[in-house]
Amino acid sequence: MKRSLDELAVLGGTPAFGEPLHVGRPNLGDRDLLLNRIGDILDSRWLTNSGRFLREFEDRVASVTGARRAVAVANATLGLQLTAKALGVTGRVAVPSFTFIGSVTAFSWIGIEPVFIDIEASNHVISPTDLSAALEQHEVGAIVGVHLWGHECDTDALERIAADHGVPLILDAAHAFGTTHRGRPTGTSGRAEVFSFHATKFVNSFEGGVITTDDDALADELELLRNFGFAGYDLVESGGINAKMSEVSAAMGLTSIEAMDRFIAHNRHIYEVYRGALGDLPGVRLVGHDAVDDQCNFQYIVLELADGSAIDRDELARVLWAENVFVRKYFAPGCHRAAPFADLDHRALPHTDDATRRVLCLPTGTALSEQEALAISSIIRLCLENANALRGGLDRAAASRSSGSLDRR
Ligand code: T4K
Repeated sequence: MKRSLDELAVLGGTPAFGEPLHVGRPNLGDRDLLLNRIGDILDSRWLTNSGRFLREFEDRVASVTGARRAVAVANATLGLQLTAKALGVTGRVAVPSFTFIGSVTAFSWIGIEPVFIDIEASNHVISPTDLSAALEQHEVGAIVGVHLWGHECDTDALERIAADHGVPLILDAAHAFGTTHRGRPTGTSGRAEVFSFHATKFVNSFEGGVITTDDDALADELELLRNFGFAGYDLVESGGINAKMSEVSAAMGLTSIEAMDRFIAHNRHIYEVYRGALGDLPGVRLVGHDAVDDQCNFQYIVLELADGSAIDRDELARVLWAENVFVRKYFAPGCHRAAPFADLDHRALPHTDDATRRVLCLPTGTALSEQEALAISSIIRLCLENANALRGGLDRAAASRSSGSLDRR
């Protein structure tokens, strides 16, 4: 544990960690089980195109989410695109800006441009109030909610707004597998929900996504679209694309789901360690996972820094990176300020702009130990409790770096 500012690597000390700690280190299920399944895949010579493991994986996702149907695809980005195509969405979509860029480029790549919507300051999901205000001025072909950090959007309000405007509601549930909201699993709201099983998600299939829906006709169409529109050998029934998940990915996804209770228990423990170590620190808020009737997967640990400290979020991130703690500024600068949307005119998004300046995601997952979470917390506490002195130290280090570079000229 570091006890004084001069031990910080950014001020010349030794990094706290010899090996980098990442946000998004994959969780791994039972290795032998996975390798046996891969052996079965090789023995069967059935490698992709709706094989046995794909169907088993889809059944497991349907049972976790409570959805009638689950359609696995190569990744969630393609899942969003297929859903928009299957629902015939055109024009623009209402979508939050405070999300991963893929939530938006999935649509813009198929010619559907965004109308950006602000978020709730408390939990960072789309604001129904701002959505209603936006829809008074902009016509859209669909509404896209994002269950950011695994917090379910106010789906009841979004469904009402979608019905009032006669447009479909699509939910980007990339972060929300294994969560429940008001006692019911996430996965059956709107016309469809799209989960990500990318390597960095707490349950992963290397790369992968799954669309869940209670609508059989929609699921049938999605199954056609993911396989070039083929309804049988040489029989094309729809304008599809290749969005298939391979058998190896499905086997990884299945093995990962079988270990998900262990992953959630570990993530919850790490969240509680961070909360215990940082919860009382002035100027810091852990974006909570505390609603009694919601179950979270705790896969993102999200810290929000208040204004008024002598060091800001970017400086804290720089200090932590020097310690080999690769915290992430998800999702700065906000999609409306990122290419390809930065040059367009946008509605004012004050809560989004605010969050993008304050938020820092901390490492978690089964690759991270309790001791490491405590050590990361102690560095954050050291920095924020001594922010004025750290500010002076950073300024002096910067001044001496620039005078060194002048001397070398
Ligand atoms: N909607 C939302 C709300 C999303 O967050 C995402 C994806 C999507 C849609 C689209 O889902 P997919 O089409 O991907 O299924 C990562 C992920 O790549 C991305 O999937 C995820 N969200 C996003 C939040 O995080 P990046 O740009 O931060 O970095 P990446 O993937 O290079 O990895 C981050 C860190 O994880 C690395 O620094 C090291 C570690 N890592 C990563 C990989 C891939 C490992 O240790 N091992 C690995 O195998 O996007």
